[in-house]
Amino acid sequence: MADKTNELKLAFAEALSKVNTMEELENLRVEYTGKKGYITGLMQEMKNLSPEEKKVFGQTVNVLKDEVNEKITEKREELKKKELEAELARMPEFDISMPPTLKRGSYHPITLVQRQCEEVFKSMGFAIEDYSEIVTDYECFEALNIPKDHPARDMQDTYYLENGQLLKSHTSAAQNAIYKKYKDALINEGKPIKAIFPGRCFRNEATDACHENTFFQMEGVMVDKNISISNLIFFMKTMLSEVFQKDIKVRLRPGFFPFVEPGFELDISCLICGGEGCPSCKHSGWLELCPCGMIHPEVLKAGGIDPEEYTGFAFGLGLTRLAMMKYGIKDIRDLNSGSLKSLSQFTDDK
Ligand code: FA5
Repeated sequence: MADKTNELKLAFAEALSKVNTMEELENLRVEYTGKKGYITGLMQEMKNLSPEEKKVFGQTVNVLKDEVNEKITEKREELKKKELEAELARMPEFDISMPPTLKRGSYHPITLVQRQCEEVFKSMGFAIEDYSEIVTDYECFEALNIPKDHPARDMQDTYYLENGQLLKSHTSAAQNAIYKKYKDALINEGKPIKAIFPGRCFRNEATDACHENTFFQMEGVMVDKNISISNLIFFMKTMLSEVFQKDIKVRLRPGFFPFVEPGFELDISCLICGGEGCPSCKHSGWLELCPCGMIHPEVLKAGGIDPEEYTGFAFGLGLTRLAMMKYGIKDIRDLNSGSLKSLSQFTDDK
């Protein structure tokens, strides 16, 4: 029996020396120490021995078992180390000259203010929609009650593409698609349409401290039975007090937009100069922030909604100007400057 133990020990050592992978090692472990393994087999053979022989042989087999387990553990560590070394060899070299405290990235102030607005409207049951930057003439104008050659088209100097499409000059361009998307749920299930859709807009404009040729707006619409101007004012006020976390002076004055009737201009007292007048507000003390109004019956009709039965409001919040006011940025052009030094200071470093 002692010879058998020795033979097994030698055979194990030889087999172990040929193991190169974790899988091979596991197979070897099962072959020797598993339930049907050689060592367990030796134990079973003990039943034919005398009690004295059993004692001696039992101890020898236990020593062998311990040795085998120990060697397997050592081999496992060795293989793990080799795997790690191979993995490191495959990785690109580290640049050890890199500073250990690289600054983390930050969100653009417009992204921050957009997310705040989205949270506020989400909490009031509004869906958040995304819409393309290239739209059709129908979406941007005709569906909004602005037919071809209508003078209202001059209010926005639009970039046209060669194929007749255009760069969205306002987020209102998504209104028609939103009405069409949600109208069935409104008509058949009585679910009001409540959606906001932030987006980048483009206009061929001379730039100054409060005008950019590329800026962000956030459109919002609500359509249901019996929606009135009071609903519109409630949502506007809630949004502004949540975003600014303080009382903000606003004024509502009549405004003309062919897609609303009546229409309003909602201005905010300039937070850069405290209403005294400065270049950021064109020295008026007020900044045009969020035109709005009751959706024109023709616009509802174009969206497949019966204006006799449903009414709604729409607003077009100037997100870029909101970011200026919220973060005290005096010149709108800084927001498109790409200057990390100035734009990275607004992300909370949590
Ligand atoms: C519109 O674009 C309408 N579509 C808004 C609207 C929607 C009215 C729904 C009624 C109902 P306006 O051109 O005024 O309106 O632009 C809306 C807001 O976008 C402005 O108050 C301003 O805050 C912002 N804005 C407009 N042009 C610029 C610009 N060149 N640079 C920065 N912000 C701008």
